[in-house]
Amino acid sequence: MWAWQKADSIKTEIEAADTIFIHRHVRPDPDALGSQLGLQRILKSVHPDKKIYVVGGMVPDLEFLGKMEHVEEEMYKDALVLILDTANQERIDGPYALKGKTIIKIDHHPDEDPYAMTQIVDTTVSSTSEMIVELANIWDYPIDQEAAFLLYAGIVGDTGRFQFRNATARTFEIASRLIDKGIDTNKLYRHMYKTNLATLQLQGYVLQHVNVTEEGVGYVKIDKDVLRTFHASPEAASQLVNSFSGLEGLKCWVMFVENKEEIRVRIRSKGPVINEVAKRYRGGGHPMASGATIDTWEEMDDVIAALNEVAGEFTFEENEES
Ligand SMILES: [Mn+2]
Repeated sequence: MWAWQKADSIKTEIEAADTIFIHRHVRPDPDALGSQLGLQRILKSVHPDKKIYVVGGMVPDLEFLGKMEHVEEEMYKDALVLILDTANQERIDGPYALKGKTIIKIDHHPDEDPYAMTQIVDTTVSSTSEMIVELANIWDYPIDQEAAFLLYAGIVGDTGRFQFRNATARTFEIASRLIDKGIDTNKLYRHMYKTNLATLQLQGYVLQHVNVTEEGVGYVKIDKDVLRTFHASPEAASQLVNSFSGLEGLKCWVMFVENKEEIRVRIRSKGPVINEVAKRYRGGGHPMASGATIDTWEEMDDVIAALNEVAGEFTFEENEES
């Protein structure tokens, strides 16, 4: 079944609705916010008469992308709800998202929870922001400079500045067209890749405390004491997961960050498939980038052992190294 076959019926739903809510996942990243705010901008310019709201919590570092709106449950009656970049119900930000009359999911994560009535899920696309550009093209809705800035931010975020293997030829084509709108990439990178002193010093700690197993699994443990020492939030710490990815011999790596009563686990890989491991520990995600949650530090050893197993079975192709 062609993943995009619902594109036209989604356009019909949009054109029929008076009120549209756009949601995305909790603890938003640039792709979640870029696709959400970018789509709002596109829809508002084509349909200035419709009420179009963006909903969810904000993270201070990404406030430069835009603002969320306050909504009430009654407003969802008869409304169309578009949920972006969110694989499963539990990850949807905003309590009333599923109260709408019509629920539509647009996402590039593996479809573990088909919670919507209509959906486009395509795991071959780099980001939900890239999907929004494709949809705007299909719908023949123009993308102005502001929308282009937001969608470009999402693509940059999810491709790690076009480094990850999800950045396809199509991704570059789309990025090129967004750049062509005259967006201020200097401004974007200045905001997206700024670091405060506390985070920089925490990064120093992370780099000093990387452990690597014989199988090529890197790991760092960040407990509450470390967070307190560096005045860092668990979110800020989790974002440092890629700070040691360049380490020679590394196949996959993981960061354990204590948060309230649980320990968040962020796993990344250059080859071994790690989302099956994440699934065993209350998590999931992409084959090369996943998250999970454990309750005790004893479980940390189990996660590392499981990653050792997948890393041990994996070898890099010779020609991939050259
Ligand atoms: Mn995404």
